This record gives sequence, structure tokens and C-alpha cells, in this order.
Amino acid sequence: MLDLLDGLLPPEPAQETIGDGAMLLRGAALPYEAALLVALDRITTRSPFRHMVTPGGFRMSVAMTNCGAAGWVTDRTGYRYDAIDPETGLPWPLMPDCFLDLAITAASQAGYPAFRPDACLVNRYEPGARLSLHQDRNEHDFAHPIVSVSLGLPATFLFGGLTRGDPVTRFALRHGDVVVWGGPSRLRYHGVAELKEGTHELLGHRRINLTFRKALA
Ligand SMILES: O=C(O)CCC(=O)C(=O)O
Ligand SMILES: [Mn+2]
Repeated sequence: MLDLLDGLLPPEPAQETIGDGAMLLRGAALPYEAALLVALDRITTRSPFRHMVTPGGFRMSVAMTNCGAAGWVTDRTGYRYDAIDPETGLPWPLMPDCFLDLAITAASQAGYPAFRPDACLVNRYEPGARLSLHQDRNEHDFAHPIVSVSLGLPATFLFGGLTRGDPVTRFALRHGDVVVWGGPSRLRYHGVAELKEGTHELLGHRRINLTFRKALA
């Protein structure tokens, strides 16, 4: 069905402004694909994916790990950035060069040439997993944008406003897409709808999301 529509639909723009200070860069991670997957294996060997618990006691459906100087964690005591992986007692794996290069290049394309991330939260979604609407607000300084890379199964990104009740726009994110939000959009609510069943040729029954932040001062 989609094939039939291919010639009829207008082509998707390679870059789309999705808000004031927010851009969707279609396929921007594709040149890094092979390197990202090798690096991802190294990270998850040292700091495996785990389902964290929210301060309210709920197990998250998304499994997470981190790399970089600081990793985002949640447990019964709250949300925080921590230099140590609480599961291994070791520092998080270093941020691989290909991760840094992609994040800096994408941020620059979106108008944030000074962005230098020190944290990368790695999210693994399996069919049925979802991330409810939230703001990214555990970082020290909101002057820095968020850079979010999608790999594997497609997902629906929910992009809301500055208050929880604001209308939400839905964007289909596919393997290789990158979303950058900063400036006036930095604290917009966002989330991911329940992942649908499917098989991706490289990642199987999974979607991996890399969320780059400048977390520390
Ligand atoms: O998976 C995504 O696309 C978004 C992830 C996210 O918002 C987060 O990790 O804070
Ligand atoms: Mn987020």
C-alpha cells in the first residue's frame, strides 16, 4: 500500500523545523550507522540495559543504559545524573567518538554549533514499550539543546508544548532520524507512543534511541 502511494505523496523534507528552535533531520544518523551499532555493543557489554524504577515505584517499560561522564538514573529516591552506574559500581562507558561526532554535527545543523554533550542516555524499546510525556529537566543548564537519535523500529514521537496539557504533534521517527530541540523549545513536553510490533533488518524487534545532553556544569 505504501509503495502505491510513493509516487503520489510529496517528498518528505530532509530537514523540517518542528518548532521554534527544534528540527527534525531525516536520516542524519545513517552515515554513522555501522559505527554506532559496534559502539552500542561495547556500551551494553559493560553497562547492560536495565529497567529502572520511577520515584513512584513503577518499573519503566523502556530499558536504559548510558555512556559519557554522567548517566541519567531513576530510582525510589528520584531522578539524577550519576558518574557511576549503580548496577556495576563502575563509571559509565566513555562516550564513543562516533556518538560525539554525530551529536555535534546534528546540533550544529540545527543551529547549536557550541553543543558538546557529556551524557548519552540509551533507550531500548521493545513492542509495547512507551515513554509518557515528560520534560528533560535534570540537566544543569537549559541553554544546551537535546539531540535524539532513532535507530531500528519506527516510532511515533509526541511533541507537546511547555505545559503538560498543550496540544501534541505526532511525528513518525524512523531508523536514522535525528530530532534536536533547544532554545524556546528546550522544555517542551515530549514522549513516545507505544511501540508497534515489527522487525527491523538490523536491529530486529527493537528501537534504540540515543539521547544526548549536556548534563553537568
Ligand atoms: O525515545 C525517544 O525518542 C525519546 C527519549 C526521551 O525523551 C528521553 O530519553 O528523555
Ligand atoms: Mn526526554
